[in-house]
Amino acid sequence: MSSAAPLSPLPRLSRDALPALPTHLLSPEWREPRIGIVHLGIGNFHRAHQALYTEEAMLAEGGDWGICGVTLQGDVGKRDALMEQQGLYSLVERGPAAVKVTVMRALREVLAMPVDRPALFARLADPAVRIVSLTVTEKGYCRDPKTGEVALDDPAIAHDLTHPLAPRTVPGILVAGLRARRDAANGKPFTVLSCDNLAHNGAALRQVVCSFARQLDAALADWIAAEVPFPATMVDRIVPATTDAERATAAGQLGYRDAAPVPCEPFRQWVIEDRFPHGRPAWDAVGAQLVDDVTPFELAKLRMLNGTHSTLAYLSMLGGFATIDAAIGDSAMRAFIHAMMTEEIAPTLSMPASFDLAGYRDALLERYANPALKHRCAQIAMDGSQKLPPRLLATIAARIEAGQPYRRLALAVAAWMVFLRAQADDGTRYEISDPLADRLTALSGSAHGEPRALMDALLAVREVFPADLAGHVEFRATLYRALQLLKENGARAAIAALQ
Ligand code: CS2
Repeated sequence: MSSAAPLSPLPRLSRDALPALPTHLLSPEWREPRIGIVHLGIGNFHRAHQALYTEEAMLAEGGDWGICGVTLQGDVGKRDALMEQQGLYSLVERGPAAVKVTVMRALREVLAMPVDRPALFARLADPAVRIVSLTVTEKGYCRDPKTGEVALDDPAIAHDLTHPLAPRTVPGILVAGLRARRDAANGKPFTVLSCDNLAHNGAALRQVVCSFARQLDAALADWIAAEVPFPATMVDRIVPATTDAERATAAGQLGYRDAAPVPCEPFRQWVIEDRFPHGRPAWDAVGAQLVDDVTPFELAKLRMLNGTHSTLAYLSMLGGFATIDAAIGDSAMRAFIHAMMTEEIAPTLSMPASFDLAGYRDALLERYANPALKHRCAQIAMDGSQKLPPRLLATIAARIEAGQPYRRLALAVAAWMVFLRAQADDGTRYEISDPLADRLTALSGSAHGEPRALMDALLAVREVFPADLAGHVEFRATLYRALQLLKENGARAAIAALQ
């Protein structure tokens, strides 16, 4: 995020400007709330999703649910850009036919770790903070994929275990905060709310946090296990990275300069497990679904949306489509994704009787086709080693279990493998951004483009492929055929062959 982009001589967006703004959400009852939520991972997604629901919930029913957002990457520039605007920023909703700009006010404070650690610790210790929520992406959880416990071989975790008062990781920060709560006079914890695209995200985070705490203090781990709620959620909204186009749109509509606007699609959905003994904003009053069991919604979203998103991303990086709308605008690609959802993914899901999976699929295809969003395939292609297991491999495992075919899902996995050569079919080069990038690109390089060697090398990466799947004879044969197809004919022909 650049706060210095010389867009125009307009004054900077600030709370003083609010009364003069034409499009903001201010209602007469709005009063500035106290901070009641700490959010780890103050990226675009949170600012377009949970922050908006929270703002609307406060407008509907009040409550002190102002947000303290934390950047974990030490992004002082992002903190300063938002704090110069006293936490204000605009949401630029891009529909196929219209753009809507709204100024958001629920964000009250931004902290950058590790420089602002004392301020963050003060917030975490404050009983007024009743929820700590997270969007830290898959890799932020520092999980050992084999056990689901915290990854003890992760150097950042090793650091936090030896320096528990100076943590850098998410488990380290949460455990330090929870320890302070346990040791405080009234001893009440906060609710920990995962908003990432992980299967069973609440339970997954609970296991990581408890296993981290157990390394330090068994009694603390027992207290967390007994007292701290970790509700599961399914979050959905397509939120691309900010470009100068959003800065220009926001400035044009507001008459003020916003260094930190967020683009997003009009659609949004939030399904939350209703387990908040310490209170929550009235999210249910503003469209969120509070339910007993999030699992079916979470799996449908991970497999239907994120699974096809990753498929589109890898096939597009090879085949030369820069954005999701360009990819889905190709008739063979659209037919391929439609068939993948209908024939291979949907049958793995057990939805409540009232849920219309075909309608869900059609709505997704329409969202992908939104020409105004310009969601870059390269952005979705990042962190494949983390994304593949819940998005594609779990679906393949379910198909194998049911004795059903999965050729298209296998092509998606093959496309990820070939993508690691960092070169499109036409020779254009691109970067690989992944926590395992060095290892994956070295393995890809050592295979010299040979499908068998590439498959053997990458299937041995246990962080991605569980041993039973990697050794499954039929899966290997299907994946090998997909790799051969990509090598011999390229991505576009492979899509056409399997559509
Ligand atoms: C995307 C998601 O970047 C990605 O990997 O698949 O961020 C996706 O846009 C959201 O989950 C939609 O809710």
